[in-house]
Amino acid sequence: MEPTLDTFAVQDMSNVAGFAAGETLWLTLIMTAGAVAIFIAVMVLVVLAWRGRGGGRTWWIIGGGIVFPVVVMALLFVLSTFVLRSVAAPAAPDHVIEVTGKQFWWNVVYDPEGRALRDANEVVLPLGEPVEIRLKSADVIHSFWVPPIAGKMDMIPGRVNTLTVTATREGRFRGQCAEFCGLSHPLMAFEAVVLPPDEYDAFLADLDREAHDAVTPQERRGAEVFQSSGCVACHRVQGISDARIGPDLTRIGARAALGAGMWEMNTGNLAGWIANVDDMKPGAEMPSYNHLSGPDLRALVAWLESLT
Ligand code: HEC
Ligand SMILES: [Cu+2]
Repeated sequence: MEPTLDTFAVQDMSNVAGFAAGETLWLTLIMTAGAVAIFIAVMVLVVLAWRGRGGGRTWWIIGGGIVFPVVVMALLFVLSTFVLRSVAAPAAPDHVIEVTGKQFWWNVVYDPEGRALRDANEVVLPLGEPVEIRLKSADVIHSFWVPPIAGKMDMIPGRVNTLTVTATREGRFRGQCAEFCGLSHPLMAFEAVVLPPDEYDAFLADLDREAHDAVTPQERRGAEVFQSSGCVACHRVQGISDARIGPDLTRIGARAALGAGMWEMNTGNLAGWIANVDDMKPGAEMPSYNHLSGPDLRALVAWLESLT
């Protein structure tokens, strides 16, 4: 089976949606233009030299070999220092989000020192407001990277690295683990979702409550299967279970992706995930439940989909 998630397969750093990404792109373009101009100039000089023209060699050596590089390097140094400063300045962030990398998914906690609202595999950001992202790892080194929004930053066991980002455009952007962390490293992605500030606040308020109640008889049966099949040993669903080994499932039905940015969230993929996780994501640290009966599996999936 091939991953089907192409709705946000684009992970393009020129599709700028963040302050740091914009500054970096601008610097990259200037440097590239400069490199191209210098390359062309050098080639022209080579041709002139071959043809035996050019005269005044000392001038060329002093001008082209010393003065020109010193001026260019100094300019680039000043430019990049300004860009680095503006990108790094932790402009008193309005929000804090803690993201912990685990093989092969992302644990997300909003306002870790206050309300500590838990979620997973999706990072929601308020438009135009600086957010301090505290990056941690639970096992090996990972790297947090949303190319349209900001540069990458490593997640190192036993350390907290901070990355301050300001999203400048609404939308959904793909993030990816950017440090080899095991065989399923390329399958460790996520979505960054940029919302207007009022919708962001509403999103947080919504996270701050128990999972939706099961309504239909099928959903109620699904909730029972979830508790009797051992899912509760690894997964948290607010109001039902508090395990932290796997991703929080309190709003699993509202996520666009399944399996850390790997699959489109739909009934078939969700059922396939539970019954055959080994096929859906090799290396996932979750057992396959291929022994569940058809009706139990359908009920479980219906209940998970109702958790929005
Ligand atoms: C031994 C611990 C463990 C058990 C038991 C377990 N899971 Fe998981 N589950 C995980 C881990 C770890 C992941 C993340 C895998 C990854 O993406 O690398 C996961 C991922 C998932 C996901 C995808 C989450 C997302 O954000 O995309 C779903 C849905 C899920 N599990 C449902 C279940 C259900 C339903 C059961 C019970 C039938 C169950 N799990 C039992 C550990 C477990
Ligand atoms: Cu990783």
